[in-house]
Amino acid sequence: MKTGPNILITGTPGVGKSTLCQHLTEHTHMDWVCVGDLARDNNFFDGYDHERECPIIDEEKILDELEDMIEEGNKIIDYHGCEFFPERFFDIVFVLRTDNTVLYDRLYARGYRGKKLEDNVECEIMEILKDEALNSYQPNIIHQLNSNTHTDMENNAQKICMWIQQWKKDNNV
Ligand code: DAT
Repeated sequence: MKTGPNILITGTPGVGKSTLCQHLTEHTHMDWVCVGDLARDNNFFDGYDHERECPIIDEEKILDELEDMIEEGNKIIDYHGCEFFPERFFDIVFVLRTDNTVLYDRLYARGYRGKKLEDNVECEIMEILKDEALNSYQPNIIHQLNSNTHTDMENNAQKICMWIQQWKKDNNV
């Protein structure tokens, strides 16, 4: 019996996943699992992608690690990808979306330059993460959320908190 729902927060790097998750952990009893940190802390890597300038995560090891957590429930999983997670993992999926110019400035401030910066902004323009979610989960559990301003972030957090409360009522937990 899960103690709460399992939620996926996904989207292009820089759209505000960590910021939203941090806020949610302060306002709910959900556990935040940042898949990037999980990989880094446990060295779950399988080489380096020179074209994208980032390490390649070992998906099998990540899934093994997540399995028990998901069974327990009450988890917010944060990752800029979603196709390798089994469909059964999540009760709801939120895809954060940010306008190109806003995203460009955020990634620039993060130190991204050149191809890495262009590729990530293009990923958002091409709606890669939205399509990945649509190809991986039932459309009725996928919700896109604007993440351009601090007010957007607060509104999104409020919506998610209300959804969690309703889930708990519906599931008697
Ligand atoms: P991600 O975890 O998706 O890579 P992040 O949470 O680290 O993104 O946010 C990237 C930067 O943008 C960071 O400096 C905080 C800022 N930010 C995030 N969400 C925002 C929002 N809704 N409005 C304004 N700034 C935001």
